[in-house]
Amino acid sequence: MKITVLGCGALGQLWLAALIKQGHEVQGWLRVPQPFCPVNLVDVDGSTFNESLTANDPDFLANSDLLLVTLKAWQVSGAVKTLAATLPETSPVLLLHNGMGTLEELKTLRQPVLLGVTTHAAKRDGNVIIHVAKGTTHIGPGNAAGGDFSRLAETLHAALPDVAWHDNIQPASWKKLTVNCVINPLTALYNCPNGELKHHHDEVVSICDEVAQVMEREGHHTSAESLLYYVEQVIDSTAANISSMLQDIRVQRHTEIDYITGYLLQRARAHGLNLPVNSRLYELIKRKENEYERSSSGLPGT
Ligand code: KPL
Repeated sequence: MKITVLGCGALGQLWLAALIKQGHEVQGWLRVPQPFCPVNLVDVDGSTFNESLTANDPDFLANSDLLLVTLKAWQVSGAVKTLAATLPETSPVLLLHNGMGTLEELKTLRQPVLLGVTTHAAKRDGNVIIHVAKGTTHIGPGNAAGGDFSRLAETLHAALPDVAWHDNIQPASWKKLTVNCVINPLTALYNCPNGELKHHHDEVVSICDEVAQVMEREGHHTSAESLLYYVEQVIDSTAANISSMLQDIRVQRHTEIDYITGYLLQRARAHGLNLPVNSRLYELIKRKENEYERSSSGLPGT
């Protein structure tokens, strides 16, 4: 296949290396255009991949069979809308990011949109990307447009296993949203690795409880207990991780809070639900983010 990977951060480079090794033709697409995209990866088994790949070639994009998007949630809709003018109408756009809500922002897109959630862990260490832990990528249809893409899961599985196709991706997306609603804001506030959240059990329970209320109103069969069980497993298995939100806060980057807790609160409002614990967390993270964004824009603080 001919594949353009939009976003060449840790996850983007992981996919670029995996796809090229599997014999696919790939290019990277950087938001700040560059002719080449360096891919420097150390895989879980210690093997390395170092290559400079084609980047930002519009002719390649015009012939791509897939646009794989690994940007942060808040970067997605603007960048995808720009590239969609060149991408063939029948080529799917696969979104792989934390949080939800980008599908609504892309509802006028001509191309079929697929949603994905992944548990692969990769992190940047200087100029090198380290594939920290293998995981599973769940993908499924995001909008109604165009055909059956279940075969795509097999192609992607051959490159970077495991990949599973779901005719209904919503339950997997909500489970991941729950994990991110708990781990990301709490670790950002307590400035701690994921594993430390074992000491904030009551807050973890309350967040799961509120997410379960929204999921039930959205028509998903779930319970606060099953969400809590899953979240606690992720806290354990990623105990040493620094969550992406804490990383963003530490380097004063815009966070994905609007697409994580913000999305949850938006759905809660639509159902007339009040979520005090998540609302407070949302406000606290926005306050932190505003502090540094205001000072970098030169605006006076409040
Ligand atoms: O997705 C993550 C993130 O950090 O964004 C988790 C699963 C919480 C792992 O750190």
